[in-house]
Amino acid sequence: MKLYWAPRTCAIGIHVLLEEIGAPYTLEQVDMRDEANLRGGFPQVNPKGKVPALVRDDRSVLTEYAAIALWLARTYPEAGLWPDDAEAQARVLEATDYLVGTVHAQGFTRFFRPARFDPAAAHDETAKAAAQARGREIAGKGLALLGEALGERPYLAGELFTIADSALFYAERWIAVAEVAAPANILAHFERVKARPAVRRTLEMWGE
Ligand SMILES: N[C@@H](CCC(=O)N[C@@H](CS)C(=O)NCC(=O)O)C(=O)O
Repeated sequence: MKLYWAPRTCAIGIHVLLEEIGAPYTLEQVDMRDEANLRGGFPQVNPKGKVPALVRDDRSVLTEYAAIALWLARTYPEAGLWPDDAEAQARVLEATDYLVGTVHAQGFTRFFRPARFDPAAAHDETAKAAAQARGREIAGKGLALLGEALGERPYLAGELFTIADSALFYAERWIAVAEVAAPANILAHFERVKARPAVRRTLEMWGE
């Protein structure tokens, strides 16, 4: 397997899962600021131009965090990243979808890429600040709701670290830089995940 990744991105959520699983993989860094790369080589791997993208051993490419994460978890069940019962599976998917589709795509992306939501933000500081404030608000509300779902438990599904926790982890990495308000139990979850051996190895590879 080969994971296409870029610094500071959500691709770390998949990298963590690969380390949790322990199957062999390689990494390929994509320079998201390099227009030539984004027009040239990488779109042949993922025409969406986004990381993460996972090239599997049969050379087929899987994109989208939830799809890659679910495939990995189901293909390597011994890693225990996917619960057994239907209720827990539904809750894990519920949290993952909310993280990817709302907290990330509507919230943090609005902060990091405000001009994608309001073209005026490219040249107008007031428009940029407004788009970023809205992004913070969406991400903050999402993290507050996920904090309620997490409660006092270590992980979103209870004792089990799942694909939802890895998605929450990649979003938690943006909390400080985007200055988003987050509940104490979400910040504690971030520290708990960072302490996992697989996550420490991943962060080392990301130079952090
Ligand atoms: N829905 C996609 C989102 C992937 C995504 O937005 N990736 C970002 C990095 S966190 C990216 O590659 N952005 C580059 C760009 O939009 O130009 C997923 O779940 O994987």
